[in-house]
Amino acid sequence: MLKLYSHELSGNSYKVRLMLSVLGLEHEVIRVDLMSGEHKKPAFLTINPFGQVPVLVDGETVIQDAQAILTYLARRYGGEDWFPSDAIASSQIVRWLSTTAGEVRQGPENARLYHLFGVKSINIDRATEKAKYILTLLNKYLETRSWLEFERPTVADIAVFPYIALAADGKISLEEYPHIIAWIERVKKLPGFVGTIGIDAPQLQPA
Ligand SMILES: N[C@@H](CCC(=O)N[C@@H](CS)C(=O)NCC(=O)O)C(=O)O
Repeated sequence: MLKLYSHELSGNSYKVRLMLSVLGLEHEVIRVDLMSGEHKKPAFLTINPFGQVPVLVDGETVIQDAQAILTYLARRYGGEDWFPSDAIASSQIVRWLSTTAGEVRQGPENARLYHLFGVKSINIDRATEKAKYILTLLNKYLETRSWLEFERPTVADIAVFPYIALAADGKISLEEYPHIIAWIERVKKLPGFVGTIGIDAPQLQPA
């Protein structure tokens, strides 16, 4: 069975849980205690020398980094729809994977680290400014689109979603970004969607 090393407050771990769940892939979650520093101890460093979650283990294969794991799962288990192999189409998706590791991390993810986890080495003014920049851009982009690429859900949406939807943890309101709010609601309606601490799954209406 697939094994996911993760922590319940880690947005990068949540990205992978969400992907596993929408693909309907059974998996075992192994909790890594980030608060006690388990991720920097030798046992975990043999699995990921970077000392970070998430890590996916699939048989003999060990994959570190949320974006790398998403592309692996999509290609291995999800098929062309989630991560197309065509040269142009895959570059369009990778552009969003870079955006999530770049602008989204520098903005809403860092603001969340500052406010929720007390990482005071982060420059919160800069993180807030970066968050507003990417949120404004994304809101405008989504004005004419339902999904980030190809008018269907792909790994791009799964990768970008968590830290945007968790923006409130970094004291960043999404009120001014109605197209982002609509996209978040669309992602939440994906079959197999799972929430996390700070992101509720929609309540199922009784039949
Ligand atoms: N590039 C990695 C970053 C992963 C990451 O930042 N993980 C955080 C939790 S969300 C972590 O393990 N932080 C502990 C540390 O960096 O010491 C990815 O996208 O998976």
